[in-house]
Amino acid sequence: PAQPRERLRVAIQKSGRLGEPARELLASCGLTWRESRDKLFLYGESLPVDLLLVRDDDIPGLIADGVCDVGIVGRNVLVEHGLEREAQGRPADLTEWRQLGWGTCRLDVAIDDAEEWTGPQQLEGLRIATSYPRTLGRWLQEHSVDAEPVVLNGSVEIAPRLGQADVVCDLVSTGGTLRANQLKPVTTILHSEAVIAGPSATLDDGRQEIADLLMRRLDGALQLKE
Ligand code: PRT
Ligand code: ZN
Repeated sequence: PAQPRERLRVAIQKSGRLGEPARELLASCGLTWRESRDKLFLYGESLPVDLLLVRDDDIPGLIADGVCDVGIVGRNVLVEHGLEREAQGRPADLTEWRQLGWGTCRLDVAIDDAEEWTGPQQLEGLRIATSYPRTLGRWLQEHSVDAEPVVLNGSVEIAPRLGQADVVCDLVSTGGTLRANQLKPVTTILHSEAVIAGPSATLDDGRQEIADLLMRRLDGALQLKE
């Protein structure tokens, strides 16, 4: 079990696409901080809220293990975590507390841009390169398609050219990366944006009150932006 903590701990991306906007959002909630020497933590000065700077992929697990209380992460990462837990026969533990409206992208299936798209059945028997095998697997099942996910943790879009896969299922924002690799998006399996991920259950040791305060400020900050 996690050690008792009186301060709220928020996991955010250390760098990458969501790190800077996450810090800006928390700053707009009135949070100020000082950096730990190892640059792992940002210690809150104005509120009992500390930030932990990590890889985005680690955020759901850190919350699930009670190391952090909430996190700012893409829905794509959160959904994959939930489906992975489900596959292990464990109950869903995390939910979206808030949708943030930025960091938007789609998880799309993309095929050779010279091919015609006739529908999900076209993927039957194909190898599909992806970093999101559970999310893809659910979609394939919903469409009664039997295909083979090939799990890659980066450079998914080059897999067809390398002969590792026939098609890809990857995150898309502008579509430029797909185009540069002679691929075209043909169907969307998840619409994503940055979200506040938190446990379904109430937090202990007074941290729920801190979380509620932070969420109230966040709602104010999000409303101001509209
Ligand atoms: O180091 P760490 O593991 O923390 O970072 P990361 O490299 O795994 O993640 P990062 O920073 O690239 O993305 C963090 C989150 O941003 C993702 O989980 C998504 O929720 C969100 N996001 C939004 C995106 C994109 N847009 C996006 N375009 N994540 C990745 N991409 C990729 C896309 O797959 C493509 O390869 O960016 C490339 C360019 O996209 P196009 O379509 O604009 O060419
Ligand atoms: Zn990552």
